[in-house]
Amino acid sequence: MSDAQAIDDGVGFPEGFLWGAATASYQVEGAAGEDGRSESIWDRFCREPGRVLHGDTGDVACDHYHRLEEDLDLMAGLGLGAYRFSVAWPRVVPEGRGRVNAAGLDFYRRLVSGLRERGIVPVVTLYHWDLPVALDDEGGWLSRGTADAFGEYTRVVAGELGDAVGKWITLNEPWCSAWLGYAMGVHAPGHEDLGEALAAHHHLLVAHASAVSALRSELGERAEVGITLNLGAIRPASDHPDDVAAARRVDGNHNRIFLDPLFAGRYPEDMVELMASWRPGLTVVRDGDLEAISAPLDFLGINFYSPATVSAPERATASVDAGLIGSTPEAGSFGAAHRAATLSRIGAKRTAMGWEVDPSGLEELLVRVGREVPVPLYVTENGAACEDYRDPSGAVRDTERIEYLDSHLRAARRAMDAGVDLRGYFAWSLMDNFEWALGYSKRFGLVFVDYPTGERTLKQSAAWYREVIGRNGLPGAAG
Ligand code: GCO
Repeated sequence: MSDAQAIDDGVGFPEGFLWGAATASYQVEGAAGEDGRSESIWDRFCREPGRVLHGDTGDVACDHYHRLEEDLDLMAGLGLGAYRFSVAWPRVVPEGRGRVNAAGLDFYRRLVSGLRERGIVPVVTLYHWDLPVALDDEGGWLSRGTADAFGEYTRVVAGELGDAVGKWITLNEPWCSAWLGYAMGVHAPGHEDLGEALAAHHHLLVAHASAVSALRSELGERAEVGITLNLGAIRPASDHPDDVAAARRVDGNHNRIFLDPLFAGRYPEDMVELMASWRPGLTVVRDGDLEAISAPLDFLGINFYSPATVSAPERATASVDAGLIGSTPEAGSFGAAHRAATLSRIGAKRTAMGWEVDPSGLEELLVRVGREVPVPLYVTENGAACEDYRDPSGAVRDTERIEYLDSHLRAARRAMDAGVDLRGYFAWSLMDNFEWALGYSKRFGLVFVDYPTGERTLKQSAAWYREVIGRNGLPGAAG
């Protein structure tokens, strides 16, 4: 095939499309006890026996804190247009509120200026799950005070980094903070109580509102502000009305209880009704909250990995003929509370997380959200965990990851052709890192990290991504 043909078969992106990669503080920084950083709920959670696979912790992680210059050069080498990272609240305001730790802020000042020097736009997430323990001791996200403290902390970061930051993301995946952290117990702080998850959910949105207001008052029109949600492409297992209704409830929990308050200033009535049955009389919503939560944003970030297929619980085991497998949710579980079962496609291609690979889910989600929200979209995370290893020549040939990224970028491009205002894409992740409750067992990086030594090796996907960025589009054939 000639070069010209290869380019013809490729997929171009509009000029100015932002190509990035993402990480999060606790997953990469390490230096957990250094320069005045206090503990976060994840430091504490990791120390509770049985919470994290192999007892792994973020104490050292990728040692990004000490390898900052090397990592900045690595990003420049990839040609990244933007880098999405998060600020560790316990580094900057160790007690959660009040005293500011200059040494902690200094790390982010160096990071942001190092990015600018290399022509990379810093995209800051203010909260990627590492809540200072001092605030958890006062109730964490169950306490409205945490939302106020988040506003104060945001003001500190904005005051310090304001001019250099390109985009601000208030929260990363508040669904995980509230529902994995307080209902399912698999993320810090590890509680299992639906009523608590509801309270946490609302307080996280109040925190988002406090941060938006702090950024606007601190930085005015200069600040580009958004939030990142892990919205779901939720599909009913069949067109049976019970499956459709179950999928609607799961859509309510993953999507509408965020999109409606943020963009329409109300909670969806069917969800209010369902959730009120879990904890009658719970009152955390105050007058004025929804107005503040729906303050205008400049963009919405979407994290997408895999779509979900849902049935009514009693139909979970009846779907095998349709190529689906599932089981009835256990009494008292999150699925049971939503009267829904999550099904899986028999024989589907999967990543090392066990997640189904189906890029049409991304297209579907972008088209739906693009219609519903009045702001530009960014894919702030997308990627795959693979069984990566360095072969005897030292290379990491992660062709599955390349296929995953390529097919999802094609799906994103199709959504743009259908009219979606998608402005950029961030691969998750720049480098292998601490994958929460799964510790270091799952590798998502474009860059391989050898944990015992900290050594970085560009995977084949990194070279592929560099080429994509360079040509502002995808080559004709994956790889
Ligand atoms: C999340 C987070 C990331 C994860 C990634 C892979 O979605 O859970 O934003 O921190 O590491 O999504 O699971």
